[in-house]
Amino acid sequence: MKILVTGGAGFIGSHYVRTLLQDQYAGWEGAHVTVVDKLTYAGNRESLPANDPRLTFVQGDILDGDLLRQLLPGHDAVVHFAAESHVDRSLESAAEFVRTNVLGTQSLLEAVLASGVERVVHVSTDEVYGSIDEGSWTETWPLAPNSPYAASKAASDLVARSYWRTHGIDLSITRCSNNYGPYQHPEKLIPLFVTNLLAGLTVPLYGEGANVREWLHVDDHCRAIDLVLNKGQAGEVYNVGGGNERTNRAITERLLELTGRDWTSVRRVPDRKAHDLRYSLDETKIAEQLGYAPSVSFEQGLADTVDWYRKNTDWWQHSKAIAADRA
Ligand code: NAD
Ligand code: TDX
Repeated sequence: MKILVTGGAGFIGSHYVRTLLQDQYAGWEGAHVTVVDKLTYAGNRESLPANDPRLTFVQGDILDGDLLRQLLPGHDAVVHFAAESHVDRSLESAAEFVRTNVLGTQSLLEAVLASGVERVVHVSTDEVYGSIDEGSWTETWPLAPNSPYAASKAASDLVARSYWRTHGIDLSITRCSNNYGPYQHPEKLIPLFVTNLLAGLTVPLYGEGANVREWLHVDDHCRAIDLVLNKGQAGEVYNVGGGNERTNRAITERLLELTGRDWTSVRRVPDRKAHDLRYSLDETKIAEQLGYAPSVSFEQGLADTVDWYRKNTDWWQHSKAIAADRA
């Protein structure tokens, strides 16, 4: 078995690849993995095993159709993680988001079509639905993205859907809530706050800190992707939620406790533009149809994540330095 993973040097993609290479996904034991990753500021080769004989790492852009057509033949499936993923960066400059997330997805699917790969999972996000004050989104909710990041992901979902409908590619889409866990780039809320607090710095809380996100451990997200890959239906969308809704203030409070700091370490800064108030997914479909249930408790998962950052300063200092160099 052979699987090609785009964006496999990023946070979620690398977790998926490491877990697959540890033979933790039934049916994929012994599989060979090809990672295609451009190694933008967000990609880190050190998030993947250095010398695993079952891993082939290719530094490349998903917009490079020739490269993809060369690599894809012989693979049984593609899991597509590659994206520009940080909302704040998309507010400053959106072109790269449209390029990678929209055109990149189209380029990848064109190459999939040409090479006859049989199965694709397109990894998307809850942010495509916009913001919801009460209740939870089902998969049939209208798309109403608010940031250029979310808009580019929504567009990529529609491109993906069209390649299923038009060309019959066996493709499913996942829409997951906010992930946390090890190897997440220290630009996102939890790793930014943890690494700053561990380094004795302050942390920037946007606005009132009243915005609500639904948190899921990256391991649960990747297990859901594996389920969808194996059992998901073509042309279908699957929400993947965590059920752990927290305000940013509540997350900050817990991170202060876990790092032994207090509210004097928190800076109140102006709010993010068009800041989505609340995300909440209804995950009945994946639970009932594919048997998915998250397994990592938020309290334990968050404490373990803080421990991981405490013990892996080399990894995140490297990432912070790369981000600063290329920003
Ligand atoms: P990330 O930013 O950590 O990783 C993205 C990876 O894609 C990096 O390794 C980067 O080098 C690579 N990449 C970027 N542009 C590329 C290109 N043109 N060609 C090839 N590789 C390229 O992102 P992440 O948090 O791991 O997210 C992975 C996917 O999951 C994204 O599609 C994102 O939209 C989605 N998602 C993320 C979350 C979350 O909370 N992080 C939640 C739901 C969905
Ligand atoms: O410094 C900060 N201060 C702050 O208050 C940062 C970076 C964030 N925040 C707030 C903004 C959000 O309400 O914390 C919340 C989480 O922010 P991010 O970590 O940037 O995540 P979010 O914008 O919710 O998007 C994430 O979840 C969905 C991922 O980055 C996306 O890739 C994914 O699709």
